[in-house]
Amino acid sequence: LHPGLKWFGEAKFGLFIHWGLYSQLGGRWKDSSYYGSGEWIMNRAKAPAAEYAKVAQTFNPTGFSAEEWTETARESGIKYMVITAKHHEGFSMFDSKVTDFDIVDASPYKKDPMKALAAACRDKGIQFGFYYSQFLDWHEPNGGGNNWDFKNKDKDYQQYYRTKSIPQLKELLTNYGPLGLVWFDMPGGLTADQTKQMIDSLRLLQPGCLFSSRVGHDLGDYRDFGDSEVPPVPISGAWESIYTHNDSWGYIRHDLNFKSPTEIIRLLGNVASKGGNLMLNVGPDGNGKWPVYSVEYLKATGKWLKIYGES
Ligand code: JFZ
Repeated sequence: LHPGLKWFGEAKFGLFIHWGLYSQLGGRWKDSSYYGSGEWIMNRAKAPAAEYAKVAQTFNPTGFSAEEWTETARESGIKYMVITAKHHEGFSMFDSKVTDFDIVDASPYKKDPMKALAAACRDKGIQFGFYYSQFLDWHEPNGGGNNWDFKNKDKDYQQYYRTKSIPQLKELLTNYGPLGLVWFDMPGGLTADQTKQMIDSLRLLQPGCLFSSRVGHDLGDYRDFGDSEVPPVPISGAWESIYTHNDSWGYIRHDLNFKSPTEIIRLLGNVASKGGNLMLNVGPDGNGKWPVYSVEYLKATGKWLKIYGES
């Protein structure tokens, strides 16, 4: 049995955080507004990679506080936190030596917020993990998904894995202390053998770290259900359902459709009764602040859990 399954099996409640350049856009690109999946805005607008990259120059989340985020999470009864180190847009929210398209080198913020967050989680006994888009990368000529700037037929996916994806995963598994998990997303461009090789090389760095099922080819350590899905019957083994607090993973400033504390508690009960964890997503804005409703409703959920939840 994987050693990480012990904490994962007892966790019940996790927090997903989608945070990147798309948070700065908040669902608007040029003259258009977008609703739902704010983190896909570059793709939906077919924004040229070079132009989209300029958003970094205005990204300065001085309102970010690792202490505040983790304190809210703790009060909310959250046991693990998973944040986007790099989403499909290709921007690294951590200090990376592999590229200059990262928060330290390309933004006026110039600091690595993941360092502070990893440390604050550790202080509060919250398991910390990274989401990493290992295949889709719309910034890179050889990354998956951007066929509007870089034709798919010309791509060398292996080159992208070799020079960005795998080296960055190694950075994440080396520079942030013990991770609870790595949340891979949307596999592609690798055979089963190549995936296995990649995973084996990463496992050496942190044998205790769990890998999510979307690493591909059935090589993950636990099962993720599709977005916003709870199985109808109890399921054995380690698994997780993922939901977002409103209608988007990444921040959309005109989306106020937040689930109430009652809805969150029902969802938690439904998932827990079937043996899984609920990982609920919040989308902080470009200043590093959570939507006020997310803070309020999550804390209310925590109050209820304190009184009625077990442990
Ligand atoms: C992926 C991302 O594309 C999306 O932006 C977000 O990060 C989400 C959490 O994950 O989207 C998916 C991936 C897989 C499924 C659904 C949405 N699926 O298997 O049902």
